[in-house]
Amino acid sequence: MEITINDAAKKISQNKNIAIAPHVNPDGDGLGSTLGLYHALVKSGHNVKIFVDDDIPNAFRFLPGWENFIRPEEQVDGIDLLIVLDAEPERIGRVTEVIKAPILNLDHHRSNTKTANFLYLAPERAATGEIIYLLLDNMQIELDTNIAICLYTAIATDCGFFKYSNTSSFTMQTAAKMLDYGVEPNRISEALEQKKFTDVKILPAVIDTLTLYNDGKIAIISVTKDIKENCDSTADFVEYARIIEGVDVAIVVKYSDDKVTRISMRSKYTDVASIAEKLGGGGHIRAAGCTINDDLVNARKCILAVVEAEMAAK
Ligand SMILES: [Mn+2]
Repeated sequence: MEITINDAAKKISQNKNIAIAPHVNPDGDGLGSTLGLYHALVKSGHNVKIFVDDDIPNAFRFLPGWENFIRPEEQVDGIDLLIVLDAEPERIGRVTEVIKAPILNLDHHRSNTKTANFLYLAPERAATGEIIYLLLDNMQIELDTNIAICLYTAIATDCGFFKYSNTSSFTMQTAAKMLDYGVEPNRISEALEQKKFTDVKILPAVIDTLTLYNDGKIAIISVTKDIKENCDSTADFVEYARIIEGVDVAIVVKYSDDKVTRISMRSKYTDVASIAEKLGGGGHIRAAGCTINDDLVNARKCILAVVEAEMAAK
């Protein structure tokens, strides 16, 4: 059932033993909002465990407290409340199998499946980090440098460092407040921008797959098995498609295994969330993704056909 942020704050205050988990394939918002809430709840006397059913990308290992994340293999008893952040409970992997507690879900994805026991959903927020800021304000928990670093990272990464259309006045004002608690934006950008040597050297192979379709309105990049195995992070490849003049929808088609291909999309005009939803995925209007159970070549044809059809219908 959907609740207010007030109710969410009360639910948390009433429970001593809390687990928090972001989605698998964790990003800056998932990890930053989980850690920001973790530091705040520990400070206010809760027993808190943080779970993630995935590896933490190296890029985010500057976040204070990241080493406290545990895998769902670890048996933890006596949790009163499981807080799921930045996605619906179906997307936190095996954590829901291990933690049998009522679920409080805080999210900003309009594709949220609304299956949690208690849900605060705010699609107008650029990041779950903004929701955590509002929650802590409501709970009257004073911020500190650690919390601020985590929330700033959550907010800044989800709005492309204040470049995407989801950037609101509230987004910037909240980020600005984090600076008052000691956040150095240059340090966070430097940590996130740095790349492995291999990830820069692989770029010619990545760019070689870049092709335009539909009068240059669609750009697709393939991350083949070979590319994937020879680089550390594929997260920024979509940018090379997105920044091309005239491109509306930028797509990265990424090898997962021989019959599973992951798709991520960015757009300037087309609603890519509804395209992703048609294929069983989700996301935001300007940034969304899905998985296609086929090999990379077929998945690339499939997503192109679906996006072309969607653009033709408009
Ligand atoms: Mn998010």
